[in-house]
Amino acid sequence: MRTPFLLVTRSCKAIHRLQQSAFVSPVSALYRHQTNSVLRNSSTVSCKDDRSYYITTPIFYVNASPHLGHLYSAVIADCLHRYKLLQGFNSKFATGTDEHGLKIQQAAAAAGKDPLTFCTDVSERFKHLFNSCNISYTDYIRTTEQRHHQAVKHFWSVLWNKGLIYKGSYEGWYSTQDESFLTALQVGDAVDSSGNEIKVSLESGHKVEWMKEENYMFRLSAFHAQLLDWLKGNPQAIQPEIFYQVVLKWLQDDLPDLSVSRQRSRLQWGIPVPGDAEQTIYVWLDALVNYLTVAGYPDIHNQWWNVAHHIVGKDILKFHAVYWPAFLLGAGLPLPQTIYVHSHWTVGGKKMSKSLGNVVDPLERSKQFTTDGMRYFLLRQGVPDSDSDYTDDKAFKLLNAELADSLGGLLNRCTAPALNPAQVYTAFCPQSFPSEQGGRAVGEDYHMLEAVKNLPAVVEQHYESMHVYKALEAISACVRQTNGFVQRHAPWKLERSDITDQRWLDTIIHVSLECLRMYGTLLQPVVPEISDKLLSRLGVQPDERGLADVNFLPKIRGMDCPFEGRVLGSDTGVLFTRLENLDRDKQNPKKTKKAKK
Ligand code: ME8
Repeated sequence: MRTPFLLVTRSCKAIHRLQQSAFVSPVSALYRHQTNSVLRNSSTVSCKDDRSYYITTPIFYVNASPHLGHLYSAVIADCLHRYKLLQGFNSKFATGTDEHGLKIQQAAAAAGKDPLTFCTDVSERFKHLFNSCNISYTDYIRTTEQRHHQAVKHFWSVLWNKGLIYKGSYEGWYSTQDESFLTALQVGDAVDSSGNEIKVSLESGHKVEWMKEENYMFRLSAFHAQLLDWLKGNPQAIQPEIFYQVVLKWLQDDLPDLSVSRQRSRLQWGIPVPGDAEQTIYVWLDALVNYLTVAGYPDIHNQWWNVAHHIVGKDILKFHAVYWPAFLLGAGLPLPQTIYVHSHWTVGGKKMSKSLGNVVDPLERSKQFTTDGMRYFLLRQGVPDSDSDYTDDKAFKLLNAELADSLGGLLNRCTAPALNPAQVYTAFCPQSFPSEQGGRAVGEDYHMLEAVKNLPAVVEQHYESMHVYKALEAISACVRQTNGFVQRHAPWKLERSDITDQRWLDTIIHVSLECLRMYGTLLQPVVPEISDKLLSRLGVQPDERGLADVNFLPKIRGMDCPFEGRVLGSDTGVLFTRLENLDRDKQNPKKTKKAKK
């Protein structure tokens, strides 16, 4: 007997049932997290709302314009946020800009602008990029805002009152570019572009300078054991696994106390240390607190702070997986539920840099590929565990193959007036396609239905672990299978005057439209505009697009399909217009393919 198709209605019960399918449910994951000792021992009273979710991106430095990597972090976070909304969660999504520190102070001076004007200009550029790319943040934070100053000062005072900050003197290496203190082991020799011998950070390659000054130190060393306990008790806290292992390895070494202020005489552009106007709070302590500021800290913040998830690039892992949890433990606050870490985009195999002239402007590319095209490419090709290399050619090929030809082609076939003259969601005939074999459908067709039926659970598992590319791979494989199904049965060859042929033709289209409805629903977090176009063409109303509405192919289980017989949406426009790679096509004119009808 074939396994019965998952029945999903729009009720909460049904959402739970969907989550209880083969894969880990986000709700149970939340429960597991809450019981860990770190959270139990924290002083904040937990009043966690299981239907709340809070996701953040790093806040980006405003010393330079946004590039592809920044958009990538934002697109991942946006995808997870939209996915949670589809699951029925109340989701908060924060992004923004990191505006204090020596690096920004120097960049503003070099631009001949006062720091705040300079920060506002660049922050607006980030905001413009994110708005243009449909990044649906619910809060855009700037560290120069009053609410943030208050949060940072309060946070500092809590640590101070607990005796976790003391006045000391720091002597060692400092990288302004990374705004980071380094030990001798983290520094190596190099030669700069003028041939001078310099010291650089081994991790980032950025120049470091020797620094000696009086400042405040945080008792990081006191949290060594607790950090290890937290990680050992929560192997899912840092994902993917490869980065969890990196952090565990760091924690095998000593954890020296951390300098958390700079002399005001050197750094004016920052938040003054409460009670000491001669010192400025270290920019990383300032910046990390942004996540709390958005959650409402120091006022009521539990609803969001108990369900916080951070997306970060691998370059800032130590700040998020060592310093930040230690600060939070010190302040008696719960730790983030997950730190999702992604690797980097390179261009031509090299790190993007102004001097190499290989920085990819995401705004310009998203005009070329469309916003959804850009989002799809980043999420389909970006692999969190290892670096991904960007080329325009890859983007053209991928988008043409998967969005224009495969998905767009499938929609065209099922809605073409030649096959679907009435322009309706055609009827399903159970005799032609019975739940068990025996009609006109063949074994491969049942395999396809099985794959599509299982898709929500597969996609959930991959979205939940930030492996969006695997979710897209699975959807793309199903789209190919559905195209294969149509191709195999060649509905255009059927004899319309024959009633059984006509019923079979309608059934082929009905099944394909059901598959498309599934793909459109699951793709909403990745390509919101294309999904909207697709679902609108199928006649699926905005309130029928949640994950709980999917209820795939109910007719095969003898149940009603609310879509059957509906008139299709009137927008017959192309789902995704084939892209012409002008540069490549100029070089290989014979290889240029005409857009498929
Ligand atoms: O570090 N590929 O800001 P930042 C992928 N303000 N992602 C990349 C990337 C690349 N090549 N380059 C950058 C900061 N990113 C601090 C953060 S958070 C409290 C403070 C992304 O402007 C990635 O997410 O240098 C990386 O971690 C972040 O941008 C660094 O941005």
